[in-house]
Amino acid sequence: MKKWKTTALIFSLSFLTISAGAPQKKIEGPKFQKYRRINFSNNLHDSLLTGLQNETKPFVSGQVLVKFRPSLSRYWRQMALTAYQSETITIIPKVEIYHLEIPEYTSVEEMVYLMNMNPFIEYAEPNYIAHITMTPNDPLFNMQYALNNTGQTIGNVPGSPQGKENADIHASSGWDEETGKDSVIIGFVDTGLDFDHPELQNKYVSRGKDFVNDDDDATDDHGHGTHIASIAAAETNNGIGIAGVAWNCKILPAKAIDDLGIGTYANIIEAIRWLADSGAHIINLSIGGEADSAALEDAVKYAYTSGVVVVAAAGNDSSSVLYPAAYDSYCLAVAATDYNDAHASWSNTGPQVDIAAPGERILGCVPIWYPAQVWGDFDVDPYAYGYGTSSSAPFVAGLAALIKSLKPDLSTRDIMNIIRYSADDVNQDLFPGVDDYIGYGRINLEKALRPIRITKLGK
Ligand SMILES: [Ca+2]
Ligand SMILES: [Ca+2]
Ligand SMILES: [Ca+2]
Ligand SMILES: [Ca+2]
Repeated sequence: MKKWKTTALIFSLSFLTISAGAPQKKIEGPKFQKYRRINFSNNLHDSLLTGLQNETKPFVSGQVLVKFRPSLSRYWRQMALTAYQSETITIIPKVEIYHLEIPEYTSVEEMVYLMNMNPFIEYAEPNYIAHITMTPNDPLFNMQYALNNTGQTIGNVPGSPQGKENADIHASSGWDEETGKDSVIIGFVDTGLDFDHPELQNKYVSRGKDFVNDDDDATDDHGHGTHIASIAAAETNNGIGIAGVAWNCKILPAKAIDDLGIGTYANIIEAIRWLADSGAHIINLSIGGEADSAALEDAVKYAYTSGVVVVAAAGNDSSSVLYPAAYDSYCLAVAATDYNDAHASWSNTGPQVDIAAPGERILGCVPIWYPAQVWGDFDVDPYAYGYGTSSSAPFVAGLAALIKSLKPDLSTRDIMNIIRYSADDVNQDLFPGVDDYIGYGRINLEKALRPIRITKLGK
């Protein structure tokens, strides 16, 4: 039995020297014809390695990580490595993983493939490169201080204000944990959606429902709804435009607000009910009214008890929290912070405020037909800045969708509490703890999605 193992091992190794075009040092030993018949050297790269050649999974060239089967002695492991003409950089203790340097004349892809053919190797894989944070390739990402604030200038015209480093929702580090599942749906009660926008055209579940015009096409004739939906879930890492919070989650629009930005409670109630019954896991309400309404509260309660996380804007007129945001038992009321993590002066206050998210100069999509924005010499059409707790709420809706993606079995209440308790109390100098301005604080994706963080200790 031992002889079989060793000969088989050496044979599968000898093959490498042939296919890789190494100096022809023939290794003797193999007697097993079933191995001999396999011809790996032809079209290997073309046919077999595409899975590895993925630019989203970079790895160190010239290195591989290998784990041998425990039954193989150290002596035979060393023999194998010699045959593969690979040198051990280190053996990682306890896990017994060999970190290897491979010969120059072969590729990581080829070596990994060949080593994985060897029955005495449990696995071989590239030495992949990890990142501290996920930075999407969307070119306007550097203008989205709310996602990643580096202290950049917020805007591209003279006199634009300056941001403050880390006054953001810590999106990049949160995305390390979760970028969203396409099975998770965010519903929007708003003015509709531009279904033709390049950042949204692949993101909607259906054309939704229009309760203003009473049809099955929630096309946006105002612009607000498109902007709001894009903050939560614009197509991300697609090389154009902006990044959304929930990269891969889906959008379902319910139009309850007309082309002038006005909607009746009846239409809003119908829209909430329809979204809850149509598979939405999250409902974003970047809308509000001054009137308390038992019917509106019932609609929000219906969504909540149906298992939907409801997120609503607190309002923008320096007064008390609007409805439906004020329905404390059933939804998260969202206040606005700015690019310095300060409470926006116009953002409504009250004990119902749960959390805050940036709401000043928030870049988002606008419908293609929307009048082009004047941005100095920088063309960002069809994108524009938005202001208000309307813009804050979809950051929270996006976070709720990421939590739902990561842990689909959590209750609505649990998701709401994770969002609350993971927030940063960014005004603790003035108002320590929960307060009427920003509630628990400005949301933090990293803490919400990675509740237990293991920090590597120094020596
Ligand atoms: Ca319509
Ligand atoms: Ca994009
Ligand atoms: Ca509340
Ligand atoms: Ca506080």
